[in-house]
Amino acid sequence: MASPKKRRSTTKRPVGKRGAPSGIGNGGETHQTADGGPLLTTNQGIPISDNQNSLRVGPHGPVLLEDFILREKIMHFDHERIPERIVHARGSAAHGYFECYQPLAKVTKADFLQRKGERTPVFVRFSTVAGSKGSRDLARDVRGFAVKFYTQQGNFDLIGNNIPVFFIQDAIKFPDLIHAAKQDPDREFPQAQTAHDTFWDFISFTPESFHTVMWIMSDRAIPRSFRMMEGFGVHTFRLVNDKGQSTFAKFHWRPAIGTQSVVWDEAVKISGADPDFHRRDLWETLDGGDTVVFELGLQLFTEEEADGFDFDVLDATKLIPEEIVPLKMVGRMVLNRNPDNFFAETEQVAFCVANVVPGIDFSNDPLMQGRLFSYLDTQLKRLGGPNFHQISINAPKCQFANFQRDGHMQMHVPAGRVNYEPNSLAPDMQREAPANGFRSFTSEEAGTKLRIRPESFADHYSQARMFYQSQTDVERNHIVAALIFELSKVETRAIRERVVSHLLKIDDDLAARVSKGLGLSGIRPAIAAVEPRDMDPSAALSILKKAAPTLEGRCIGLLVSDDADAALVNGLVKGARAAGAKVKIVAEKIAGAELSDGKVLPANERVAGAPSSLFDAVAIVASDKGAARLARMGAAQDFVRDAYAHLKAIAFTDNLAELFTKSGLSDADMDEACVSLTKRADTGRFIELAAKGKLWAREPKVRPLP
Ligand code: HDE
Repeated sequence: MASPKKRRSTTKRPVGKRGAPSGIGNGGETHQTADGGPLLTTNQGIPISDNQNSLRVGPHGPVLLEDFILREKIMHFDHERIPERIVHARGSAAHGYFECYQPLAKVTKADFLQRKGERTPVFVRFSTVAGSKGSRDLARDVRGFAVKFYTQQGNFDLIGNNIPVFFIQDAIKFPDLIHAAKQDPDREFPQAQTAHDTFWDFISFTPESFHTVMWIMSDRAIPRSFRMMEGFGVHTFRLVNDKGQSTFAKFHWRPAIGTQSVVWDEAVKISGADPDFHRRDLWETLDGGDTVVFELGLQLFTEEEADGFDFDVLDATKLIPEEIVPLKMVGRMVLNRNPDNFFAETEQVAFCVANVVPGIDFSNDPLMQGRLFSYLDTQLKRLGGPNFHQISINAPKCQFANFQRDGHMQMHVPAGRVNYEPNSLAPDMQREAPANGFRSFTSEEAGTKLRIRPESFADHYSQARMFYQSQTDVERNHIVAALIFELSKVETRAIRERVVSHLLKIDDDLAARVSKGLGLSGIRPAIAAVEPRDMDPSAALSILKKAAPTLEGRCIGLLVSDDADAALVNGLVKGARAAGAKVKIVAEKIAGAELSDGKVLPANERVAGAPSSLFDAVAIVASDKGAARLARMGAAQDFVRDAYAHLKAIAFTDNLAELFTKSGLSDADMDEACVSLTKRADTGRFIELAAKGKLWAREPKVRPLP
């Protein structure tokens, strides 16, 4: 017998304002359900009467090929995926605007930088590099930071990373770098990590990578949030003014709420607890009505100044210390809206280094030159043809018109017989604009045709050393620990040794500590093309030297038991929110906790599903009975143990001694960031301590220094 048909009404199905296909509702009364709601149709607009059962011969008979509704639906489903990006496959995006602080006409004629306060719409995609689309957010990796500015003179794409330098100097090495970093081809693992032989094998033969290697071994590669990382255009760009004069520029994004990272153990645990930690964080921030703000800074310098630097500004493995060329803040970017549809926008967005507007131009950086080819090329494969610029997320928001025609998925219907230029038959159609159209900067270029790397690119270690020596002791410890971790996953001893031979050129102490951690000795330094020199340390390269206390945009986890003191809980929530933090309530049951005043405080999470690694600081408020229950719960013990190990501020009611003991913590472990909530003022003290961030002084107690 045929199963009874479950008739689901389509009338109550919410159809989002932007989500509704444009044809819906246009067909008059016959194109509505009986009570006037939008109708489910095929892609040809044929009304569908039954979306639950395919067409068959009798209740047990074969399904008919004739069933065009079934065939269309399955066919479309079969083709839902497009190739994921070869790098930066996993990403998250947001809409917003860029606001110019002051006219920049002196250095650039870029239209969107001419008027104070002018807003230009943007779409930003943050990403990891090595992992597949379904990998985890907290992988140790570079983060992509790609911004599409929809200016009135066309789209400008600033496709940067959260690290200001890159692994290689010449685009021809990129496929090898990426092959080595991604999963091994014979086994398709490890996923989203560099801790394997092939990556370090390649790196050990690529001394130019070592500056960027220092950055990815640092906490920069495990950011706390997309909202809390810096962004860099990496290459030297040219800005060009209306007199045709050029100024070199490096682009920097600075997060308004500060740069912050997690510690490695935290990253590992977040990966298990919430692989979408960064995506969720961005999405929830915008969904909750908050904004994400980054300032845009420029390092501006002339060609003559560039000639005076000790490094080549066309070499993407080098940065320009801010102490030499300070940042000029020129505007801010405000992200304020989540995409409506992940596939249509985040997945289909096509960034391209070649998308520049009049007033912005390229430099001869050989890495940048290779990228000029790669991005357009990859979109043809990924998005299936030359008309991907017509997909709404990619289309310019200004008028655009030319005589390019046809091709896969042409969505425009250009009228008339003229599809060429020059012409006399269509005098009103689009024409070139010699005065304000894009003109490449007129640089003098001459030379012999060669495959060669300039000598000025040959110093591979000085800036790696500068980076390492610019870090605080805590940050240096993390770099050492990360190198030991990664290289301990490398099975081939000779690779480990070769890597250490490069570290010996960077910093003796670094090399000695890593060698010790790997049990290696007697390694000889690599032979350097150019001997490294000491540069002045740059405080701007350290996250911790720049960190200012704040709870803005952070999240406090409040673990609450039934019958917990309502006044205390409410005071903590109020104090945290007043300091700009979000609060997530973690309870024994997802229904929430019934507090001492008899009111139920709804929970965001259940304790077994919300480890403390998901929060910036934690507070635990329990009744006596609740405290006894928590003490017996493994998840609650881990909550405390990890909060302590991840150097977080912890506030707690004084009935939780048993839980702390079971978590392995004694009175002797209680330090300044452990706050017993005995008097009213303790809440304020906890909030202040939480704003200071991690208690680094605790670290040697929980992790032996590498
Ligand atoms: Fe990319 N890169 N890249 N890259 N890159 C891509 O383009 C490439 C480089 C960066 O959110 C691909 O559309 C080459 C540096 C970001 O959609 C591809 C070289 C920097 C994104 C590509 C580099 C980046 C990409 C893959 C060496 C920082 C994600 C999919 C010459 C300045 C954009 C795609 C998004 C994506 C090529 C090096 C940043 C294959 C050949 C340096 C943020 O075209």
